[in-house]
Amino acid sequence: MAVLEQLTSQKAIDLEGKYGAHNYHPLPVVLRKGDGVYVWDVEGKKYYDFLSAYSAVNQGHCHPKIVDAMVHQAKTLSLTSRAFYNDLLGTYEKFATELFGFDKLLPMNTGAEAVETALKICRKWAYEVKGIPENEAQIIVCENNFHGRTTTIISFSNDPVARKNFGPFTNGFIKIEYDNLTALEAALKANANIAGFLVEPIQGEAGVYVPSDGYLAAAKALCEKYKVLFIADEVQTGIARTGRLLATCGNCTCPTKNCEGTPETKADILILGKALSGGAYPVSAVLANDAIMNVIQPGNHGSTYGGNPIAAAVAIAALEVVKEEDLAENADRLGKIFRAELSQFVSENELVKSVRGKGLLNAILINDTEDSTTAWDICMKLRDNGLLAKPTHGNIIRFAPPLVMTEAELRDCISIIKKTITEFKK
Ligand code: IF1
Repeated sequence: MAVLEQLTSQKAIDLEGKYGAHNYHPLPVVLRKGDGVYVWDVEGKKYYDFLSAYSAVNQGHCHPKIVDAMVHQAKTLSLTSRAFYNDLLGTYEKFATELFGFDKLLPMNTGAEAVETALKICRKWAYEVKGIPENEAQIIVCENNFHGRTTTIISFSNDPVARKNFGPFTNGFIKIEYDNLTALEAALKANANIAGFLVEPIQGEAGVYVPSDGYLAAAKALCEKYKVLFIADEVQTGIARTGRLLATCGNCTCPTKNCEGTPETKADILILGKALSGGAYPVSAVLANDAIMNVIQPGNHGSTYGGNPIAAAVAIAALEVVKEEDLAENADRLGKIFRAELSQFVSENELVKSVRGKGLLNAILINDTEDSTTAWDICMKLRDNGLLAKPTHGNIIRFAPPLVMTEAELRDCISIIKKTITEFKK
């Protein structure tokens, strides 16, 4: 059929340029196939994927167990809406709440929707449980946050490109410095109407900014002290990416990899997305205990696709893969190798300043200005050498491969990265 003819890379890029909105600036590579840690372009060239669709494909591309679950369910029942029950949603909710250690789950589709959901739950809790006067609730957020792209979420972003000319914005947010407990306590103390504190356990878009040890636990303790909900956006850090099932597992040592028993950093409201489906399907969720989630009653919130049978089947399979293949342990182990090797390289190479991250969510800082094109230019060379990564800002490159990578593959990737940077000429 003519509409689905096999395209060259240039033709595919031209089509998007002419017929698609220009809301992205992709690296010029056109992918056609994926399998595990690899992707192939339309000309057949094979690459290591070091972005994993922004940490959605933690389980690897086209994981057979996830694909089978999706195909089977797609042939059986795809969508009922929540006007009727379906036979998978409850099973999925039981499985996921037990795994993450919460009473209840609210299913949505995208990360931004789940963040919006968490904000609505937090506000309603503030009025109905905490007793804040109506319309006075404030939620504390962090500078340089990234939580998605809806109008309310960009209202508390400080990225000018994400915000400019999209106003008027939603009120009710107070911005403080990330990784700053003094600022958090000052904000909590200054206003009796604080409902929640929304935070990324590691700031992704800001350039994989890992907070100081103990920050999350201390922030959670402050939230408790001031009766404020600790809301963790684990859309990117969750589902084994940082070497634990959740980044807010804190000092979790439990053999079940269950988050129960880690009260130090456990969220009051947990936001998940991306790898909750392993990249097969848009699946997101908000988890909380009854005392919080029960503020949501029929008519307060919902989504046509949220909690659909395909999503439920896919999410169960995707979470089973994480457990069965020990992806958290693998991310932890490989991440340590990656940072050790790259730290050594940083000390020998002028062009890279530092490496940072947790598990397999890492970034290198390039020795150039934020507005330079050096990180982009290096990513183009990495592409030529068979590894796909994306810059965040002009001088930071994020490295986040699928968590199903083997040590041999990781070491191969490390040599590609070192070789590319060593040979790089500005
Ligand atoms: C894009 C970054 C990653 C997220 C957190 C919610 C969402 C995201 C912590 C919204 C989404 C994405 C979306 C992507 C770029 C990206 C990103 F570079 F901006 F920071 F992953 F690193 N909370 N993150 O990271 O989820 O609605 O997209 O499903 O192209 O905007 P979504």
